[in-house]
Amino acid sequence: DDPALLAAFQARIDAGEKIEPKEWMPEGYRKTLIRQIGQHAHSEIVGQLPEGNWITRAPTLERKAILLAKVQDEAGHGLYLYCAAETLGVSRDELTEALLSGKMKYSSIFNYPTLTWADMGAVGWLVDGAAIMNQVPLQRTSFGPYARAMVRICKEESFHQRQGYDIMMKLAQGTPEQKAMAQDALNRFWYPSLMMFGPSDKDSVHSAQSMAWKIKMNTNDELRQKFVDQTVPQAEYLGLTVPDPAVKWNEEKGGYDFSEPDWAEFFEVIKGNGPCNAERIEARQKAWDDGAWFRDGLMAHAAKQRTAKVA
Ligand code: FAQ
Repeated sequence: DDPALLAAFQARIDAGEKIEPKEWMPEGYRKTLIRQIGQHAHSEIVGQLPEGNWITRAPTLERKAILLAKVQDEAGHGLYLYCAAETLGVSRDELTEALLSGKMKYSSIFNYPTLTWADMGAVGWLVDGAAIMNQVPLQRTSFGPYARAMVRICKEESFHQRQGYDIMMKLAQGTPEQKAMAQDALNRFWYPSLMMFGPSDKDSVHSAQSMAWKIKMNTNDELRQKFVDQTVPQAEYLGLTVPDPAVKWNEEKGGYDFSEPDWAEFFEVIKGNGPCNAERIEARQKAWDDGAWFRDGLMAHAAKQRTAKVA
């Protein structure tokens, strides 16, 4: 890239201007955005699976209607984000193929199983809680379509987080068995939720450049700390215990001390070796294969329209 163009581009970013799809941008900026927005979209789509698992088994009609609405929102977020990625010159088919071949990732969190109804509470409370912590600052990200997508998505995520906390509250105030179920879900989802923010800053390969371009607004560790600070008092309010004996308020730093997740486990999960990776990709592959007739139908119809116009 021409150094003068690069400098002018960086000056726009530094001045807080939004970059729009048809404007000049460095190839690296475009590639980083396609990677991040694409992976974000894949996460929303794959993220429907652990909760979809419980729609038919929700304990009441009301809970079922709420969960169904939440999962539908996730589908909407995914499609919305694929559209934002498409403005950068990549097609949805290409993104899907990259997901299915393992070239592109999706959030590590969705490779853990949802074993009990309490997991619906933990996912809403912790997973959506972590997602919001990451996505609220992204409303100010430098790429216009991504920033605008985040505004609507964050509104819906905050409803998702509250519905999860409400499930946890009901269980925590329920029978001893229900409270134990809520505690078990917190035990299993705590560290995987901390992993959602990505590796520690010293191992985060993309952070420095992404922050200079305002594609990311905070480092992984900054957001993880904010998440812990927000979540520990919420666990206390529920009467549940965060499964980390090192969690302790640190007056000096004005935040909680806590233990790092097992990073070896994290790297295994993102390499494809988590508990549910194979199952998740199989489900997406099946959906892709089952939809082939429909995509073919649309193409055939479009071709027919084109010939009709020429004639
Ligand atoms: N999982 O250099 P960094 C949701 C990869 S919310 C898998 O730090 P970066 C809502 C990373 O891609 C979840 N892979 O990377 C919902 C890179 O590999 P690559 C989605 C991860 O990009 C709730 C490598 O490690 N949210 O779905 C993870 O600067 C409930 C090095 O890492 C977003 O995507 C991980 N946790 O920072 C739905 C938010 N962490 O690409 C349903 C937007 C790192 O070179 C139910 N994304 N990696 O092959 C971001 O903010 C960033 O991309 C980070 C990672 C923070 C995720």
